[in-house]
Amino acid sequence: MDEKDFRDVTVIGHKNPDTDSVCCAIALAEMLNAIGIHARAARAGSLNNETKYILSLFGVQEPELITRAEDQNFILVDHSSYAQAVDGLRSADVQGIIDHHDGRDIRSDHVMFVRCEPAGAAASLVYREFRKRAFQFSQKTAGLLLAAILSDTRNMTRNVTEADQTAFGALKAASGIADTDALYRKMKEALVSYGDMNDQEIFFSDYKEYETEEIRYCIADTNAYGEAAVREMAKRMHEVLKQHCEASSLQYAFSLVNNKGDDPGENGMYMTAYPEEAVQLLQEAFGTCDGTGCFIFRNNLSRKTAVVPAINAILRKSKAETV
Ligand SMILES: [Mn+2]
Repeated sequence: MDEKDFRDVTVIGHKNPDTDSVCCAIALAEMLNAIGIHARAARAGSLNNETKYILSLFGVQEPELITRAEDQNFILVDHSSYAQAVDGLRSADVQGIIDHHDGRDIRSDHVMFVRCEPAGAAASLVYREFRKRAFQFSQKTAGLLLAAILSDTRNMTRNVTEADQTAFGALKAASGIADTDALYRKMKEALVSYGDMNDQEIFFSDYKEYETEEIRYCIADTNAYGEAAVREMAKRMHEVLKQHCEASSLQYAFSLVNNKGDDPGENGMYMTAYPEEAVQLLQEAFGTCDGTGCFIFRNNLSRKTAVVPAINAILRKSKAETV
């Protein structure tokens, strides 16, 4: 890129921002400012808990939220399609793109530079821009980019290219973070954490009600990191589930707890039900439970496409048998 062509740019990632898109925006804006281009980092939506954890770990403020792009100058990071971009981008001036995804459809008469290459993380491509200008980045910025690479490559296990390897090694040294496995685990625990919500609030954070054959039931969907945490969460959610089912007009209540961990040797989902008829229903739909009323699944099942259809099939079958 030729810096004299840029002025007052906003560096922004995609909607539903993840750690890669947010950290790339912050780091690149910092570099542009350091070389005399007035730039600010922005975000195109609410931050997830992983990104919030990373920003607070390195003492960095959340970038400003932008929901309309009209009549502004942008450099895009971690996306290159209008579908993922902040609304109104077609009426904005896109001056640069750094991305690692396929399907680029953003064109502009003024695009000064495009760096779209295969890499596990856009942060590895941002790192390369830093290197090209021998830019001395702070320990904090190195940490942000390192976290972005860990996040997008799932701790260097997915889609890792040479660009990621190079950036990872250099950023690890520059950030002074020796134990990247521990950092990755903290990030993932943060991602699925419910902050200071109580069990009731967690239960209702992704809660849906259904009605089939005049049976009304609910399914609460929650997450935890690692099987031990899933087992613990399943117990806690079951307590809320019982109280809620008894206090409401629902006949049945179900709870799903998904394992968002990365260990392929662990089970993917725990499910519980209330009252006993609901447990019987799960027994019929999915087979044996573990003897404590908990159904353990090897993989995550989608509430929408797997669990609800299976429950409804049993309810229809019972109805047909009674008629
Ligand atoms: Mn990315």
